[in-house]
Amino acid sequence: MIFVTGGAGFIGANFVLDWLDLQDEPVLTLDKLTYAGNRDNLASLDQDPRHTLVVGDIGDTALVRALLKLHRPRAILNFAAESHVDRSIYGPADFIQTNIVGTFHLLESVRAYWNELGGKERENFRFLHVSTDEVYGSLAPQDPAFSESTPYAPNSPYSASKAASDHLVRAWHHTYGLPVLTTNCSNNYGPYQFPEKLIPLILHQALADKPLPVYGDGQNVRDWLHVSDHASGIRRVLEAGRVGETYNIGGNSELANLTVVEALCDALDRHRPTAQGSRRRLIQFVTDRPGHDRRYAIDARKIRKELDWQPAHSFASGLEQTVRWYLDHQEWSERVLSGAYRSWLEQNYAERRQEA
Ligand code: NAD
Ligand code: TDX
Repeated sequence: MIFVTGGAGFIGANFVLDWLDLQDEPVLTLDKLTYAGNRDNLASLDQDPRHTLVVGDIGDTALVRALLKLHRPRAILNFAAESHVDRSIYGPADFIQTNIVGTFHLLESVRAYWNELGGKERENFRFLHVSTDEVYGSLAPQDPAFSESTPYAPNSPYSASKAASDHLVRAWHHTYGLPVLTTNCSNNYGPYQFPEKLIPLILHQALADKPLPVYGDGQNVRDWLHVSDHASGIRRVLEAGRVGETYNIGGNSELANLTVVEALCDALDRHRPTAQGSRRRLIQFVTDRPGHDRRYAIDARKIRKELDWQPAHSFASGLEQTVRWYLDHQEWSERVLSGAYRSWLEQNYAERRQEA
């Protein structure tokens, strides 16, 4: 059995669904079901005896220790986090609590469990920590992409909290010998992504014929990777990664935000043409994100060479699949957009539009 934290969120859910599509090894999911975690994402596993969902916090030591004792997983994969940069700017407290304090408690629970294992169980055990390229900071246009030896230089409360968690994971390996692996991945897109992140937000807005907010000049660059390619990278690292190592995972797909938003408009126009013409007319430049990192790019040579991993999707094919998924699952977006979320979104963009 593997133990997945944050498995009801975007990447965690895709990982769990792919895992159980490919093999029968059971999965125990622990998720706090914050606004970003949705039972809906794992609803197809409701009757599946290979999957168990427990609602709880990674920082709840009593719960996590009891689960570990009962289920005896061979690996823990830590996806649980507060993950949205804009939210971290307006309210960093939850990010410090879950990403730093929560990871600390999780590491301590896992260390106690691992210390009690013996023989092969102890030798084969892994703690895989899922992290981000944002810990490396921001690149200028001519800079080389982030490699595993790029110094950490986080710029947002979110990335600082993720950087702190990466350091804790590293220290638990060097100090206590915990067999850890860390992955640092670029921007993901795909099914079940909460519509606060760029791609699902733009799709949601455009389908409602509402303004499409592009921060600043729209020339900030992100390196996009389809979520199922991230999941396959994580599986490879879990299977064959060297203990104590970090692996960058990226799609070699650098694009300016404006280019992504235009591609989304064009894809929707093809699938759902409107009488008003191109959806590009909805693009609205709004006040920039404070401290907005200019460019991210991942050098994924290490995972490619060492673990023979590469993405299966091009950005074009991945985006097409993603657009179709959101078109076929509009009721999913409506359901996850609760009243509380809707007011955050409206307030955020009302303020930005006023300032712009
Ligand atoms: P998400 O916000 O969609 O999901 C996070 C999940 O964690 C949710 O289900 C939430 O309920 C759960 N959670 C939050 N706090 C918790 C707690 N204290 N205890 C238990 N569960 C808790 O995030 P995501 O986009 O799926 O990201 C997953 C991981 O991957 C995060 O660690 C993130 O930093 C990392 N990451 C994300 C991206 C990206 O592009 N989205 C890229 C690289 C790395
Ligand atoms: O409305 C928007 N308009 C806009 O121009 C939003 C929501 C975003 N943007 C810009 C900001 C970024 O340059 O688009 C880019 C992507 O924004 P997000 O989707 O918020 O992602 P980002 O800030 O790049 O962080 C994401 O990738 C790395 C994830 O949210 C992180 O969890 C992950 O670690």
